[in-house]
Amino acid sequence: MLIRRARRFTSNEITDAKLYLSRREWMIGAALLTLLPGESGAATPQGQPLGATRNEALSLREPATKFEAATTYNNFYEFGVNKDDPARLAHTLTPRPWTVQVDGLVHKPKTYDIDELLRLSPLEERVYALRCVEGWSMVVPWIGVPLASLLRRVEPTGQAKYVEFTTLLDPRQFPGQRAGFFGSTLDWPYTEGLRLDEALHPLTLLTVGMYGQVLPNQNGAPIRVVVPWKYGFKSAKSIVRIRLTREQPPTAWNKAAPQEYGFYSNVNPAVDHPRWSQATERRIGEFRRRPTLPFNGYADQVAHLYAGMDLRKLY
Ligand SMILES: Nc1nc2c(c(=O)[nH]1)N[C@H]1C(S)=C(S)[C@@H](COP(=O)(O)O)O[C@H]1N2
Ligand SMILES: [Mo]
Repeated sequence: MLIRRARRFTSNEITDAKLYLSRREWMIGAALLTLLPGESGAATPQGQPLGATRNEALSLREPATKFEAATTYNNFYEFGVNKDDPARLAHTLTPRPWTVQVDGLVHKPKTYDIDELLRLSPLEERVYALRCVEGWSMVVPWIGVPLASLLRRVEPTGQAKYVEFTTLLDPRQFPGQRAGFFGSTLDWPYTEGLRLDEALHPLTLLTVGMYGQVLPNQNGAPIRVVVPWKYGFKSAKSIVRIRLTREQPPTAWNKAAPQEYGFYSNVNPAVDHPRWSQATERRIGEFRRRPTLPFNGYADQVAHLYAGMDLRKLY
């Protein structure tokens, strides 16, 4: 790529540019940016600021985990099983150019360029709790758009009941996917899934940034989902395909250990993992453990999705 990618203007920069350019120069510049979609707007490298409006109604009132911790204590098995492997090794992931194939039981299947996905609807900031099934948690200000805004665009057919997410398969970029990699445990590519009504829930966020910046590679660049009422592994990173299906899709962790990781995997302090309790959690940066809340604190918004289901069962 010979042309250096311009980064998205924040609203301040737009005002500044308007101040120092004549209106005509400004219009020409803006038109050029529109003509070069791959080179404009969202084609922002890691670490670049990403403007978004905070959705206060859907944001926690708690302080965010330190950026330093949220970007160095990660689960991303494609880079290895240690918490610091992703931060050390994720420079090998190339998040541009990137496309996401959206297909399956939809009327309008389409392969979207990442920059098109960023323009689907205005970027929102949502401060969510993230609870890992391992018993730790963080508070992260994510940036993204509701997954529903993408799903509605492709028009699911009446037969669509589930949504499957697939992470990139590329052993050149992901050392953990290479044959014989020490500690490799999963059947690549990583896949995850949601029921369609879960995927359409307003809390389910198609995520492209965090802490006011473009999503760091170790957090799943350039695009991931975040499903805050479920254990963290449901929130698949570096997604290349979103497929609507009639049957419940197999998922990477469920295939690896079905007795430990169910399809639903809603955060539930009353159901222990076979090897540890889920009653409490360690909030990264805090000393004492705190109680884990049903649905990770989002029960009011999501419990109705599971009316009539036995939440003690793993499914
Ligand atoms: N592709 C992929 N997605 C993944 C994982 C993974 O190993 N590979 N780990 C999951 C787990 S267990 C958690 S807790 C979250 C962690 O997200 P974070 O590193 O951004 O906090 O990502 C989830 N998504
Ligand atoms: Mo996790």
